Amino acid sequence: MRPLLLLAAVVCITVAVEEDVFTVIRTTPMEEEHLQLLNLLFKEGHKQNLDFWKSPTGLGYSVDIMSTKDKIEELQKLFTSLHMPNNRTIEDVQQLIIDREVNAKKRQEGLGSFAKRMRDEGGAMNKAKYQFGEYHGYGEIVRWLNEIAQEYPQYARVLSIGTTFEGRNIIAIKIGTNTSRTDKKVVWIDGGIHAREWGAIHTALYFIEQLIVGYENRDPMIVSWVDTLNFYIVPVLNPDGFEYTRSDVTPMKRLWRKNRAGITCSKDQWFRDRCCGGVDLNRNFDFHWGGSGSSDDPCSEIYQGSTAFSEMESQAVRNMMFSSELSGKVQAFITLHTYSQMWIHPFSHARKSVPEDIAELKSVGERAVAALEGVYGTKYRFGTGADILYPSSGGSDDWAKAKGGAKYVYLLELRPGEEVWDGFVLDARQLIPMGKETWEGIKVVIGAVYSSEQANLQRDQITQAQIDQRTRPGRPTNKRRGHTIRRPRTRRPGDRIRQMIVRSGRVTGRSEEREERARLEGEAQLMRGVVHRPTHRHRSKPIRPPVARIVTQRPLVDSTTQQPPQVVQQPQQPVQQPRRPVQQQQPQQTARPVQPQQQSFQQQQTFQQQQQRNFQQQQQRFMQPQQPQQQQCRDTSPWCRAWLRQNPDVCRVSSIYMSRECRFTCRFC
Ligand SMILES: *[C@@H]1O[C@H](CO)[C@@H](O)[C@H](O)[C@H]1NC(C)=O
Ligand SMILES: CC(=O)N[C@H]1CO[C@H](CO)[C@@H](O)[C@@H]1O
Ligand SMILES: [Zn+2]
Repeated sequence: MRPLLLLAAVVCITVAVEEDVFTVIRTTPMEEEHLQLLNLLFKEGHKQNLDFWKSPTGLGYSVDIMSTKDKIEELQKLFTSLHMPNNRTIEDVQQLIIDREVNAKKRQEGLGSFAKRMRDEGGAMNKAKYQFGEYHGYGEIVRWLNEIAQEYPQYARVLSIGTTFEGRNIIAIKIGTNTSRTDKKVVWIDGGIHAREWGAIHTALYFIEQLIVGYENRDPMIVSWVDTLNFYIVPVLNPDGFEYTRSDVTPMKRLWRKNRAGITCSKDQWFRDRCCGGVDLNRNFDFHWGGSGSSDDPCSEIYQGSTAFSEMESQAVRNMMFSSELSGKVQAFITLHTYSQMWIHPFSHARKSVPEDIAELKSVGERAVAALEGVYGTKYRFGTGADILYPSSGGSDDWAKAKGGAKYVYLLELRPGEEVWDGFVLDARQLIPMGKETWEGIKVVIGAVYSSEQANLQRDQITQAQIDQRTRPGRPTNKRRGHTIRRPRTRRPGDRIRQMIVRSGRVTGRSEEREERARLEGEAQLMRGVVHRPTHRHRSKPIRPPVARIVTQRPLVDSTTQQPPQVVQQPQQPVQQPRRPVQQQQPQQTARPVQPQQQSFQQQQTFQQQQQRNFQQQQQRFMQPQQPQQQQCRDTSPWCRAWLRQNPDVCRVSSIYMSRECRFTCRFC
């Protein structure tokens, strides 16, 4: 009899899991204490099944958390008791998914399509058809890209940059006149590195459509861009994850973020499947890998992977960026995410840390934001991820700048922003407006790349003419940019700067550029406390010699909270503490570049331990305000109630679980 009963209980409970209602709560930290609590929840919350849609960033900025309804109810009580403003913004996430993504699609099938609307706008069409303003699967996306390449082989080509854990090809489209040419400067755009961010994928596809349609309509600007530059667009960088999010409407699947490698499942005490694994690809790149804002817990949403570049998808990006086709030519690297409406420039691994050419990234980025906002008035924040979002290490954007040799590197967090509450389950009606406005911003970046390339080409022509004049008449003159041209002249004081400029992928060398550079250097001197080369240069040789200097205003501070780490009275760790202040006062960090990182690592360890303790304390304080001795009847978990109800034997069979998990539940054994 007993096995049958148990089985019944298991079935019952499994059904209940699938019917778990997921709710999203939004809260806004108003005091430092609130922010601390949220940061602790963010760091440890996956153990409580909390999924942060929008992470804590600062006082006054809202945070969105999804979890099961009962957890959210608990959280809401907690937030309210701490006077943190809060709302439950989505009562039933699955219902919203069905409304937005299943029913909406049915409704739309009856309506005239976007294709018709585009035709009404006049002009040539893309002969390859894709239904914009809706969500489609990876197969449909790849079909469309292939069709483009078939229709427009003279300037579009499809390539696979690698395969995924589940064996899918990671498809990129190369757009550039004469697709055989590999000598042009490169604009890289990717979307969908995070599986659930469907809006980012749609936006990347929208850019492709703009390039094709613009070229077909002989838009002079687009034509000159496609003729002069090579675009590599990877609309779905994480196709395994993307397809997984499309496989079901349950929030647990639809809102999957990572890739699908190394998933292991086990039954928890309630016989529910608990699956962990998958790597946050945007924590898996080799720049400050494993630092703040990433996790070594495979169950975490921000799991960094076993090593830097452990994942096939991030390897694919690295291999492509280091291929002879792209290496040293990537002038723009744009990676699309949702959501929060932020235009982010490097570096995001630590606060107050920027590349040395920040003035250029800032000026282009700010113009881009202005152009974007000019379309519908959508507001974007601009800054480094660490400063306006939260520090996160091992991101593809930081890596592209510091090690991939890319020039204009931006991570975009697209719609929606603060005032819209539907987060990742974005109303499909926002997709085309989002594409339009973002394209206006991207055009500014491409424009900047294009004009510096123009200047470059002109200068090269002049230089080449000079060389031709000075050298023997019969000498072949077919050297192109990218080949070393030895100029017959003596060294001048500016030469060192010129070499640095060229090495760091800058595309200028004229005297006014040198002056500009000197001015920027001066500004940077004023801004920064420290300039140091990335420490990796001293540890292991990168495959290519990209150069990006990092400017920090202060020694690195690990900060999932905004406080500097406090020295805690901590008898177990006495060795590490006294050294830190001494190091901070040392002026020549450039000469000893390994130390800041060591120091930061130590800080981090201490800090993490401290956070762990804080979290436990705070959890005790916040989550269980009542004393255990009081043994008050509190229905903490519906699971406990269900278990008791379903399984009369449970107190005898599972007394250990029960006493650990359910001791505050009414009618406890
Ligand atoms: C395309 O570029 C390749 C390599 O640069 C060159 O050999 C070929 O002649 C070009 N084709 C056309 C049509 O210009
Ligand atoms: C989206 C939403 O429901 N917002 C509400 C959150 O709560 C405040 C006050 O508690 C309301 O003013 C908002 O309308
Ligand atoms: Zn993302």
